[in-house]
Amino acid sequence: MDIDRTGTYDPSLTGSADDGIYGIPGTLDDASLVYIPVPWEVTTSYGKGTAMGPEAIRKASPQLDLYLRGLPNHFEKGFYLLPPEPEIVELNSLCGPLAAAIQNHLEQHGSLDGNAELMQALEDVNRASKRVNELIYDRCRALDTDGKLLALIGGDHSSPLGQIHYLCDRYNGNLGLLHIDAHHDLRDRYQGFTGSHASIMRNVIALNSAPSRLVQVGIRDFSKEECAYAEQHPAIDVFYDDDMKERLYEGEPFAAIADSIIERLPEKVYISFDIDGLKPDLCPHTGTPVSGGLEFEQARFLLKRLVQSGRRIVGFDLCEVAPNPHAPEDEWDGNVGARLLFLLSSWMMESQPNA
Ligand SMILES: [Mn+2]
Repeated sequence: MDIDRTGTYDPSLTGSADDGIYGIPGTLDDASLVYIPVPWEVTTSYGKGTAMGPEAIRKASPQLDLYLRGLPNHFEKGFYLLPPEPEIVELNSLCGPLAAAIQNHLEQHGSLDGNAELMQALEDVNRASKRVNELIYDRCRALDTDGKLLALIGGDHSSPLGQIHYLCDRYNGNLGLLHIDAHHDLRDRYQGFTGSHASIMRNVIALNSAPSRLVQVGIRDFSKEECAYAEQHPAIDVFYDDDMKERLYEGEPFAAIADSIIERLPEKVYISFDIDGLKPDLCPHTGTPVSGGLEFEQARFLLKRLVQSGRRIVGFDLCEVAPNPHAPEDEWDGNVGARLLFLLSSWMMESQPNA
């Protein structure tokens, strides 16, 4: 299959997902931007299926027309999806049942009651989480050394910790994290799991090279403790969904809200995007859907405005996309995920100094 890379992209030339993500053939060597898939969802607490997120996005991705008004065809510089790391796939299937047994026991009894088998299972799950982070960290270092831009597709929201850790180390914490999510993800050891999806930002803030700012957007489902933690932490800014909506209802333009978000961020920005930050009709099968949330267009506008402000996106992740478990032919979650992934990728490329 041949793609016209010189002129206007002809979407009729788009191939199948087996040719490559978005139906575009390419190689790792030729790619500017590399997607690391992380099919990992051991500690999810409500709906399951985010481990199938990368595959759902890949399958739906050839559906996109790749022309974006106002942007060059950045995909022509190569967007390449790696195969999943076999060890992560194996750890996910080994640890899923262990974590489920712990969660079931906690639901019935409130604690592990010193149950030796479950205490061991908890230790195993926590060790596996750590291992996943190390694998991703090393993979990121190798790709970065080769000059690739880094993007990660979860998995649940614990998936990107290794990548965030790597980039925080690389920039000595001299970056801001824009976190779009329905949830704070600031829980301390949720259900005993040190690597819980609900603790990712607590773990990020605890890094030695923690980002200088954590700006959370779309937040609307949380505990009192998380709220208090965010409030007292000098590096954290929160744009709660209800506050943003009230500002809109009182007549403030969304552009002003977007700018107030962006001005909290330093020049280098990492984006951690939980798909449930969007309205649930855009991600109906995600693990923890919450009513309210951002419109797709608001997210797109925020992204555009961020890059137009002169900030540079140094990496991103897209997490918690999950396909419809009851209807394999339903590609809606993957379709929205692929569209968002393509936008994030294109704007990240656009934000590079040499773009
Ligand atoms: Mn979330």
